[in-house]
Amino acid sequence: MTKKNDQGTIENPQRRQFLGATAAIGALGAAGASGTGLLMGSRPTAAAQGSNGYSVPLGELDDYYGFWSGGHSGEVRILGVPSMREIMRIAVFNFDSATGWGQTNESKRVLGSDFINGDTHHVHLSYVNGTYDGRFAFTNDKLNTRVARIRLDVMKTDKITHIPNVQAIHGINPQRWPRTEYLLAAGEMIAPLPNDGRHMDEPEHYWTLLSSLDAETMEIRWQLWVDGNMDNLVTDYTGKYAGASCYNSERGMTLAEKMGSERDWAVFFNIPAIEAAVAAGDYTTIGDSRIPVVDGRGADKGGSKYTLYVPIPRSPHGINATPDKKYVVVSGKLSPTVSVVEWSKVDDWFNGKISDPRDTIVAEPEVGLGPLHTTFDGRGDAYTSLFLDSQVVKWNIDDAIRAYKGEQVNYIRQKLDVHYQVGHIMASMCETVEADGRWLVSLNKFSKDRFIPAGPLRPENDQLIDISGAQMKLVHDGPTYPEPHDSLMVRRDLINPIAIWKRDDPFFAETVAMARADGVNLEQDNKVIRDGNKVRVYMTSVAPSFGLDHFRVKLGDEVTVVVTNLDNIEDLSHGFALVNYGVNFEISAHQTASATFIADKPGVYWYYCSWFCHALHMEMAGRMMVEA
Ligand code: CUK
Ligand code: CUA
Repeated sequence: MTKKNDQGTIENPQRRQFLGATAAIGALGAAGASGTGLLMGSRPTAAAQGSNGYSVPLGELDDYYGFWSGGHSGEVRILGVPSMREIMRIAVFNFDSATGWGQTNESKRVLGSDFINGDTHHVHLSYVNGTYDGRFAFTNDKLNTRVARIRLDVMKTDKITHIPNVQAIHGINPQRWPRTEYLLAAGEMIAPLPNDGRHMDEPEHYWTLLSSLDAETMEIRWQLWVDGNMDNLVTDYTGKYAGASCYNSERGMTLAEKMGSERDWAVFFNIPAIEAAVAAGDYTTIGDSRIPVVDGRGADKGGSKYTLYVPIPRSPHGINATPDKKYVVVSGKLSPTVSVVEWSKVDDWFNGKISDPRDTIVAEPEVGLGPLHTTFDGRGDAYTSLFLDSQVVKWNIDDAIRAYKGEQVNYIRQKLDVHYQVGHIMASMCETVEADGRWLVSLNKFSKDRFIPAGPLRPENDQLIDISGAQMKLVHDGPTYPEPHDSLMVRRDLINPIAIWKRDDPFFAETVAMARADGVNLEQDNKVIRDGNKVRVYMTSVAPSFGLDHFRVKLGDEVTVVVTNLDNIEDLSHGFALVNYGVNFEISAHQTASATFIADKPGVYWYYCSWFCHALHMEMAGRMMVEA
């Protein structure tokens, strides 16, 4: 229901200016392409404001890959920006009925067997020299305390690591400079350490830890014991420092206890010092875990060799590094301020050149109510989401620094209404040195009246904002299924996925090795191998047929069906779906995939192709015969 003007931008889709939702729909429906001036309360759009052109013409491609976390769906999604079209869903921690993630042997090797759900909040990509290298995406699982890695060449999850000794991994951030060798992961909720039932009623035993993983192996290298909890996490552009926000410096157990202090903190980590301690054996271990744990507590003294605790008002949430590599912005949440910390002053503190942790702060602008996250356009302006005000505020970093020094300057540039209650915001390429200031996405927690109602559960509203001009312009409403917390917009040229699987891909190498041990050549053989009560059924798929039109097993056999797609054509996926056995999985071009199940029901069961692949797709089927 939005209308574009000649400049390709949307004219004033801000529903707040209408008297009521019904009137708004009526007015929009009646307005012609140039008739938006008739709308109640709308203003003409200045042609100079924003020049991006919001629509992507039919048949043309988006400029950016958007990587959206899927929240408690447990997945990661790919959207095209600026069209905001959802292009793909990548199953990560969740069971996915379409692709068989969580059912195939190949995915179970990644997923393990503990959980079929998760809660992804943050997606970050691997770096080289402060921008993306196109290799990996990483995401967290707050629900089951894990981190995952996604291969960007095939857009599949390839590693999942459970983090011991902590609960609820929330913030994650990869090393940005010179390249991603480590991934940091923040444990959010404090819990008894060790958590063996002994200290449940003794809050003084509750702690959390920062974890560092090797980005190549996804194994944990060390953990760091900190005061308070940790919320969001950021790395700097030297590879030396990182920081986390803390909303519970009180280490409280109840809401009232957690909100006791006027200030909490941002804690900064000296990575080389921590790694030197690990190398020197200056650490402990916890319970059965053999991971080195370095003690980074000491908030009462401002920090330690490894940590710096900078007091920040109040229960801060987002923590984001500026693309000019100089600053990190901590958003105050319960305080109307954001605090700007200069990385070089963090370095000064660790080197003893300054002693008061607050001296690392160079600005503390007042931006509005409920500041949650801050993002950047690469031109010196910052944008902070205001949850309570339901606004995005644009402010200037240099002017905020001058104001902090006492100059009379107005650092606020603009406040834009969003709909409604915004959490994360992200500008295109903003988490890199190549921030380009074209688009900003506002991930709003409530959509309220923006979409046709679909029951008590409403979608969220991801709004696209053009930030290329002097003024922010809202151009698109995008409903999303709960709950994208965070997103990244990555220039298209930096991501280069393949179209057809390579036959030697490690993703199914174990299955290929199993076939080889059975004397089976997956590229041509269709064979049933019996090994006691284990039966391995190898077949090919070429549209419109499977290599086997039937196979026989015995009741009680453990059956492994291995399908290899020999079709050479891009975009030609098959599926193997076995009726009344709950088996279904994807086999894309040149992929091998397998699933194992017990043949526990006698009789004939049809298997069919579940991906519409050919005019004779319906005929692409066969029978499993289970002898009683
Ligand atoms: S968090 Cu959800 S709005 Cu988990 Cu990064 Cu801030
Ligand atoms: Cu193969 Cu449908």
